[in-house]
Amino acid sequence: MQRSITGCSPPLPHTPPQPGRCLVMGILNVTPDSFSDGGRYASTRRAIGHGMRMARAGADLVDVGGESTRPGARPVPLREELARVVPVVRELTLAGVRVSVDTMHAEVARAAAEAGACMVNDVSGGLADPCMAAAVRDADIPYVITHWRAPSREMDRHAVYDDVVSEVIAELTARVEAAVAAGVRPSRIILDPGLGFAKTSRHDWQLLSNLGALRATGLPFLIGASRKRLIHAALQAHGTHDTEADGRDAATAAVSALAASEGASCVRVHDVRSSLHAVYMASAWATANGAR
Ligand code: PMM
Repeated sequence: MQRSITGCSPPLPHTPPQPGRCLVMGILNVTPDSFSDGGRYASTRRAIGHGMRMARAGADLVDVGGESTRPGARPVPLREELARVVPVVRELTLAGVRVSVDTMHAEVARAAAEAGACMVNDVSGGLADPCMAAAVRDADIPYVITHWRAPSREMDRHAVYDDVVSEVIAELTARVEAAVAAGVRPSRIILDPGLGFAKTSRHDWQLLSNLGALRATGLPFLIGASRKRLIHAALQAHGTHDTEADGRDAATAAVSALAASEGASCVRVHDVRSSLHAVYMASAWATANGAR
């Protein structure tokens, strides 16, 4: 059973939808260097076009980010990130699309919320910018707290765990406590195990196969597996030597269905249609099971 992500009081579209199933968030990287779609939507015009296409394909939310988090990526100056993200958030919101902002920076989160974003997706869980929690508190919108240990350029060095599941939960819990202490309402918080962030594919699969531990926190959770190394690794283990990231969408959709049936409240994906259909199947499965 999915926990709903609670929206904020202003009228639509400034609130996440609550369709009673796992939400599908479409990825919109307004960056020249993201790992699978870097450069494709780097101009404002192209980014808005792709955001609109994902909304027409049924995306519940479009996640707009202006800074790549691929392993080894360099930080982007704040001014540049604002210039990439804010016009896209504004235009999509004006067109009736629900938008979340993928940023580690409080100033970008504030500007995006003012431009209409209805969710802040912070892959650093508040660790990169000590002012983030206050920005989210003031905006009073849902806040994705992702498990993170270090900036992209050095995160692979931090992929060391004795027990990845319990350590990720403990570190996420500490971030939740920090956010709540800064005034963020607990009902606004969504957890994310941060697949690929300071984790090997083996760690990612251990986390995915233990989603009950995330469920047990009682908070909604989001899964971002789309086209990542863990998908490539699992395909390779079965002799499928797929090298192109956009050849991983069927496998991503399978993970979306499994995550939804394990209680994920949202999946963050590049290909909206395949994951939306996957989530519909998980929902039909659960409904039929409940009706027995
Ligand atoms: N992964 C990326 C970027 N943002 N946000 C959340 N909440 N969870 C993720 O796993 C996540 C994210 C990196 O992947 P991308 O380059 O495909 O956007």
